Amino acid sequence: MEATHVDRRTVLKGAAAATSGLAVVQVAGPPAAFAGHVEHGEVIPWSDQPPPIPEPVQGVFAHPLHWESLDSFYVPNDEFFTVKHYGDVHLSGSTYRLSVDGLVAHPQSLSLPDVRGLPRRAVDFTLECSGDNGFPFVVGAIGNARWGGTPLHSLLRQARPLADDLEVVFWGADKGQVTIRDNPGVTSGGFTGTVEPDSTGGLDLTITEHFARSMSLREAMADENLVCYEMNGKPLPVEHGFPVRLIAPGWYGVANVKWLNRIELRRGRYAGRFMAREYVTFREEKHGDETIWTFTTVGRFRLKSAPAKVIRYRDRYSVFGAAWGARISRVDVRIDEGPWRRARLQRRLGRAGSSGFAWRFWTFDWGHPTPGEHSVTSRAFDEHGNVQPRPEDEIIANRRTFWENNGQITRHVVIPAH
Ligand SMILES: Nc1nc2c(c(=O)[nH]1)N[C@H]1C(S)=C(S)[C@@H](COP(=O)(O)O)O[C@H]1N2
Ligand SMILES: [Mo]
Repeated sequence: MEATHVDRRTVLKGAAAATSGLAVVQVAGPPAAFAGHVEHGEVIPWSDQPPPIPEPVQGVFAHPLHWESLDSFYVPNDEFFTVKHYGDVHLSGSTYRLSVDGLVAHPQSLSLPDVRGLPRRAVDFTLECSGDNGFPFVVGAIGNARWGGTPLHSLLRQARPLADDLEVVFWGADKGQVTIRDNPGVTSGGFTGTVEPDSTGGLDLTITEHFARSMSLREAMADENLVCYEMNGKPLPVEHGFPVRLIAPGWYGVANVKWLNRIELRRGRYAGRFMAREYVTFREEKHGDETIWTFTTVGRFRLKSAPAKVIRYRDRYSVFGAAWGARISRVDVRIDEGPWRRARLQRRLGRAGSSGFAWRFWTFDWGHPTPGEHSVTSRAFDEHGNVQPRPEDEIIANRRTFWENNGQITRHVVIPAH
């Protein structure tokens, strides 16, 4: 078996070592004693806990990452957040087929053993829902896992696409009833849906739609994309897409289609619910004197970081956090309205070559904060010098939908009196 797990201790030692490097100068005693800071230190919970997930949303979004509990590079499968728009799908591994069809010379139909028999590959990838931090109750729609499967590009090559400029649609087995409102173009009759006039004189179309997402053939051919059947060394759990899902490292969660049973090549952009009606960011943009509205589909993930927890060891405090969405080159932390100061990046964990796709942990030596409430903000930099935007920066502030909020996150904590 491949060494799939970095155990918790290993990760924590890494974090502790990073902290001790900063701290030896100021702390008496051997660095080993201070290394207990992260591992044995006491977590001070954030005072700004997210509100409970409202009942109607609970069926869609569950098991958020509890940031204060984060203590391993890989989030265990049974603690990994889930997003499911049409509920769980229970597919049988023995009757499962994956087809690759549409504009291809050699359509494919593979069983689960067929898929598992193809060359195996793994990638460490931090999956984040583009709705993470979009609403106060959506906090922790993120997790990191080692995903195992077979490269998508070899499957696509086997099917021999008929052209280079095609679109690849990834179909999930899950489906549900949806109503598309105010659709003046819809014609009635002769199909499975229903059409009803609504109160404003528009036409509401009610149909059964499958979960589906697309990308260009060129994007689909990227080396890292996986037709995935393993999560952290175990078969994909039902709620994460058993038996097979797409893993598209570098894309927001929504692109990673679960219960994948059909890969279709077609011409032109696919504009289904999760491409064109939802998971669309609306913005108000300045164009000369005019304000115009723009609409872009959620795609690749964005540079982001979050303070995970504040830890006290003896009388010293530190902040532990994560950064992702790009190859991370630096993380800064700001306490209250103070100056930005550098956090210490932990060494890259996980598989070499996946490092741009997986989160990177960091620690910040806070020292001896004064008792009372403080705010903790982090900002990440990528290797091109881009910085995670502030909430008031245009790209965050001009959003009129909740998707793609990669703005800097500020958490609050109350430091107890000594
Ligand atoms: N078939 C299918 N795939 C899906 C979804 C879904 O509802 N159905 N949800 C998507 C969204 S929005 C996210 S954020 C991720 C979440 O993956 P996870 O549940 O394994 O964490 O799955 C994506 N893939
Ligand atoms: Mo999502």
